[in-house]
Amino acid sequence: MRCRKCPHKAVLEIPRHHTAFCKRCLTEFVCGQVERAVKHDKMFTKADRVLVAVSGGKDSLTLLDVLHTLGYHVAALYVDLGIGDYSKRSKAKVEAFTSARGLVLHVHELKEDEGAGINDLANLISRPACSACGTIKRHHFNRVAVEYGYSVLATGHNLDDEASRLLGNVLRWQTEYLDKQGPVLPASVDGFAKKVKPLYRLAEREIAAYAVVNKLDYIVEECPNAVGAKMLLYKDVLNRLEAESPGTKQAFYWGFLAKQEAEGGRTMAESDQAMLRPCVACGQPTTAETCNYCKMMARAIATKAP
Ligand code: Q46
Ligand code: ZN
Repeated sequence: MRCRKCPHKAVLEIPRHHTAFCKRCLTEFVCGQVERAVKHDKMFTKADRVLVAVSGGKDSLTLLDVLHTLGYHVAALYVDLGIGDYSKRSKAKVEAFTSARGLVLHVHELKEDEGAGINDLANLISRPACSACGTIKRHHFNRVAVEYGYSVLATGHNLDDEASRLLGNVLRWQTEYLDKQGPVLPASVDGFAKKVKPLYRLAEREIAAYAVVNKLDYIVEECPNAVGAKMLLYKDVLNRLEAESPGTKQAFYWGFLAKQEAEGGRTMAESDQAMLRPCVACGQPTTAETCNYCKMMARAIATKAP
């Protein structure tokens, strides 16, 4: 199979675009899709300082690599969840990656600052690890971005992540979450960083191929807590649909975004926005008196107390 743009051998076929690319053209394609998302969705400019949340996996390290290559002003944030060897290995990948590129790396250690790793914390408050993890990561992503003066926080969510999350929300008619499913969540109030997902135009396999051909040293294994997650089932279902009918994933998620834009680009229910106020404990914006993170930590401390 030949590359559709040059005479070289193709390394990846992309049926949804009726094309195939060699190593160099694949890299150009991935960088082009990221640049297009950043510009079309007005995510940020070269004047912004962008904080990229990294896990050590292929998506977040690809995002950091591409934005750095394109000349954006990026730094990284790693939240160490304290999951045994997995966290040690992923942190080492992130440290090596950022130091090889001379990038600033912020690290938040759960064991040091929250007093326990994610699994112990989740047990203490009887919540599934991933739900506690989501609350903790959202809190620290926003906190570090605001504290260190980054105008934007970027995450490595790709087309597969967003389409499977949309499928999950639609299957349960959780319409209250749809407002937050766009690739840009503006900084609606003070103390709230703008959040963006510049990889939303790229499928997971395209990002994996970029990471391999560009020899990015990422952690291949998934977080052990991801095993059995519903999102993996939704991803699998969408992949089967995609294999039968290329373009389904893109049509599903991009179609949703187009409809949302046609309705005036809703990003957060106005009623929610009007109710945001600083949390009495940590000062981060919340719709209640105390934010979910502080409620969770208070419960963990109360449970641990003799
Ligand atoms: S990191 Fe956290 Fe994921 Fe691990 S504990 Fe669950 S939510 S699976 S993105
Ligand atoms: Zn709080």
